[in-house]
Amino acid sequence: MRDCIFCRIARHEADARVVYEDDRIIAFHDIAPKAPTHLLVVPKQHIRNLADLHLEDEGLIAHLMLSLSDIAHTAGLDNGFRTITNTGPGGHQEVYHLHFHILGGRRLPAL
Ligand code: D5M
Repeated sequence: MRDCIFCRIARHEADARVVYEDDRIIAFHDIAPKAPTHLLVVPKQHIRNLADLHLEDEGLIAHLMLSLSDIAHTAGLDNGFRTITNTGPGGHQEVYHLHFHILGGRRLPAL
């Protein structure tokens, strides 16, 4: 997707504070942090959200999910973290490129 901001970050056409990257995913600091550490973990492939996932994305999503803990650990979140993904208007999704928030760095309130 040419104009998608997370696609542009994945292609290094837009600036971001990248903390991890491989051939399938990229992780960077959220521009408007809601916790002392607030990262976004994003598949490089453009997928709108969880409702837009297909069986053929299984390997990519497994890879992303299995990477979250290592990315959080590398960011210093040794005491735990919260992972959130917003889906659609009802979930208050703002950027329509699948992403998982990693929040931590302080004890978060109960949901
Ligand atoms: O939230 C989308 C999140 O993406 C929100 O926390 C801001 C963040 N964001 C938006 N643009 C950027 C850029 N350019 N860099 C870093 N972070 C960004 P959601 O409601 O889950 O869609």
